[in-house]
Amino acid sequence: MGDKVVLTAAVVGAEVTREKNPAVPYTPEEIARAALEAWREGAAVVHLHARWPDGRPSQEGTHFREIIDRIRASGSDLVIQCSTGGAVGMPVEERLGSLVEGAEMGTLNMGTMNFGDEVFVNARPDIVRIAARLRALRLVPECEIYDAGMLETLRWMLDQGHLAHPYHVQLVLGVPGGMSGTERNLRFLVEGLPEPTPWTAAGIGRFELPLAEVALRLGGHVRVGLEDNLFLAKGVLAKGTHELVSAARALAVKAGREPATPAEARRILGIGPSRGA
Ligand code: KMH
Ligand code: ZN
Repeated sequence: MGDKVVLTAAVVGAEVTREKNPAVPYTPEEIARAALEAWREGAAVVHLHARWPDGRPSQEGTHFREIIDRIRASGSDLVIQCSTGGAVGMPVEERLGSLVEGAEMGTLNMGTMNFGDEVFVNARPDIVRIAARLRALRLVPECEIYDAGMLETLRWMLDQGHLAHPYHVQLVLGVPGGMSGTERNLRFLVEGLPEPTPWTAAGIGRFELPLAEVALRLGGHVRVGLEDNLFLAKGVLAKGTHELVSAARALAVKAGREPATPAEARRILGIGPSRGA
């Protein structure tokens, strides 16, 4: 399993809009379709957000439930990861609305930061509270790290017993306000992880595919998708997340890494057989 790479598809997020790329999905049907297209290109995990039909971000359980039902009804065994980050400005209880039946993982954002011109608030007591909810629901946390200080919070969470294996680390580089998506920054964060654990890199914007190439070389896993980046190449809009997954898969093959199936991803990520598909 050592050379397998888990490809995660981040198909919509909370920030990107159809005005910027008409392929951004909004309805549960569109989001599920985007997830399935990404799965067919080799994605093993889908990182889910939801939207209202007009494109506003939604953490409504009914929206997440419909997306998951549609994915499963199509026979896909994709690993389902629900965002608890939601959108900037949402209260924590609203953010937790995504953790519906059928979710297998939930994100755990590891600190407060500037997020473009806004502030993404994740006070330490809220991180502890979200971690407790994930534990109660027996979901595997994915710790989202955007900046070096968040590694210290990860270490603190482990030391205090708020977090324990299995958990996954997502190194999100390139958000304006966090660390940029350079090889130097990725190496620094990976070397600073408190203990050996699987990790993924997500490069934002122009960093997406170059950072994927570095992550593949360093033994990490890769996240791509319209949530993070709207372009396949400079000036060329991606027709959907599936095109970005396909590009990431090609990089993986070139690096001698084979994409993991969802079943293999569950083993790598420590997701128990009782959950999910
Ligand atoms: N939309 C960002 C403010 C997550 O999914 O947990 C937070 C986010 C992280 O996307
Ligand atoms: Zn997200």
